[in-house]
Amino acid sequence: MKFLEAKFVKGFIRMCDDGWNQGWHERNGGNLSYRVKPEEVGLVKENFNTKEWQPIGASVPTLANEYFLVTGSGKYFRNVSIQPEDSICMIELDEKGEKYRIVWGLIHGGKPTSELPSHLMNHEVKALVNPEYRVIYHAHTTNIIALTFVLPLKDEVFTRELWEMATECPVVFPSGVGVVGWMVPGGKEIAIATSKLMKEYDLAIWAHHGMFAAGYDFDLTFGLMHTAEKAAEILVKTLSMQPNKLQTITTQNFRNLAIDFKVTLPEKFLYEK
Ligand code: 2HA
Ligand code: ZN
Repeated sequence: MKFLEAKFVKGFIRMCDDGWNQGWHERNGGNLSYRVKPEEVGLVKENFNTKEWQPIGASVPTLANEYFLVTGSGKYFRNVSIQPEDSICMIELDEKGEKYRIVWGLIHGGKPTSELPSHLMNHEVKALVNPEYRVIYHAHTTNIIALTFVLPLKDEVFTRELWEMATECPVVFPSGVGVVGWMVPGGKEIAIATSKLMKEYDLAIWAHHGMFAAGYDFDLTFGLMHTAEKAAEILVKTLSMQPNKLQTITTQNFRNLAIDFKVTLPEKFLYEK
């Protein structure tokens, strides 16, 4: 099968386009990765053109020998759907999970995303929680970023404020949202901080930068990012009208919702204000 005809490749490209259309990927902002299923690797293997091994910059032994579809470093989400072979690549990890090599794409040269350590460490954490997790998505979501300038950088505050902004939020991300204070992007340190949060959450905010989302497939992961960012937009609008809410979703409302929708909402988010 031709590489670009595979369903997982089409889904990946569509998600890049969707993120671009949301305005979350100015210039080369943001990155996406997908842990490819063995049967999907088999479908496209005939197209491989294998390059040299390179260091990952992190160690992910539980992902040894796995394949990932990832956006390219310095590449623009805007171009993914029209020039996929120049904008994204498929990589294979070595038997220790310390090196990668490009097996398809980036035909004019280049490397996988600068956030490869964060992506792979998040994949490792999520795959250990549940092997169904396959997608890690980083986007520069405008309203979430704006809120990191005015809200305390605490998981409890961001989770509760976002939950209050839309009834669906506690159902879509019942475990909550984690927050990382400002850090230098692109390296191992921010990857370690983010992957720690990903043990508990499917969403991690990088202060003054953006957000990471994890999910089983492209729909769920994009939907998660979209839901959290929309809640953030409502909060920005609300705070812009007046600093205090006249009414909101109460802790009792959340408890009732949790029963009917069969979700567990951690007590640490249901504090009295
Ligand atoms: O340019 O978003 O965090 C990609 C990024 C870095
Ligand atoms: Zn970024």
